[in-house]
Amino acid sequence: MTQLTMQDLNANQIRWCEGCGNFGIINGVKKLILDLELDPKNVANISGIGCSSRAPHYINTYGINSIHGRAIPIATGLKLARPDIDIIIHSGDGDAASIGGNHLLHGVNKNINVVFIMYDNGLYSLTKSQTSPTTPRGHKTNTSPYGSLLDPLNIMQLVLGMGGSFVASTADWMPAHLLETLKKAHAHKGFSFVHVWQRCPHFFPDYVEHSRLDAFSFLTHEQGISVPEKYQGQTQIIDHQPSNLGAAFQYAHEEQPYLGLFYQNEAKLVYDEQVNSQTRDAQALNLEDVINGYAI
Ligand SMILES: Cc1ncc(C[n+]2csc(CCOP(=O)(O)OP(=O)(O)O)c2C)c(N)n1
Ligand code: SF4
Ligand SMILES: [Mg+2]
Repeated sequence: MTQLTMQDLNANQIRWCEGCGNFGIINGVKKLILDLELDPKNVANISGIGCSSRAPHYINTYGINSIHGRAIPIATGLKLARPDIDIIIHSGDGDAASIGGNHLLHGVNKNINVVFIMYDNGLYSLTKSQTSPTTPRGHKTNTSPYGSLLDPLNIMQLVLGMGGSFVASTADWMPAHLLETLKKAHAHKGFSFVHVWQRCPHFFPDYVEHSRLDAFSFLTHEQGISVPEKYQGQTQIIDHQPSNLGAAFQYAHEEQPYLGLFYQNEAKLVYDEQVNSQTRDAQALNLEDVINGYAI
């Protein structure tokens, strides 16, 4: 394979608004493919529906822009049939945590070997501003014209609680941190949940404080994700061992948002590996003996 460039990974004309955080996220995905020298023919970007879910159109690999909230079952089918394919799922906060919440639960629980990126812009943007599970209380949208009544769902705690084997958070405006997070997620065998704070300048410009250096704290560790130089000495940085689930919950619970690798459990069983090994064992059996086993 000849050396790929970013240019080679560009696909259709991008229709996101100027300044949208989604650009930074897909650039991170493209860099991941280049740096790890992945063959685009062996990569599938899969999504549901949303602004963020248009990502597969813009990355020159195989891809499916599927049904709202259903990227995980589609990715599961593909992974079972073709375990050699690298799968990256792109899902918005609505796609992942509203309509797709049930699939997220089972994707995390089954620990399918995929990278799952949740683009969190705090609302439904494709449909022009409706309240999502991560919308902050009091924020006005078309479906909550007097302000959202609920505190936002704590997605990090939720995924930790569902038994997530890799749980990390990063931000669209921090390219080095984002890329390192994606590399760790890709290297992890199992369901790698990557939460990304994402700017939506069109519908919710105040959702994330991206200009203040101390707006986010960092969790770091030699087995975790390093802190970009720009933020060192400017904000709170905590040494956190990613195997410490209790501490991960505690950081996810704090009001101050943290970026970094919250939790990693490399020992959790991977569903697609188990299914494939069971299938191989079953194929070795004598079919007639199996059928005769049901004789009454
Ligand atoms: C079954 C179904 N219900 C509702 C919709 C309408 N719809 C399209 S995208 C979307 C929400 C998108 O929000 P999010 O997942 O946060 O992605 P964003 O656009 O913010 O990136 C909704 C409700 C749909 N396409 N299909
Ligand atoms: S509406 Fe928001 S999320 Fe959608 S493309 Fe525009 S800036 Fe991005
Ligand atoms: Mg959204």
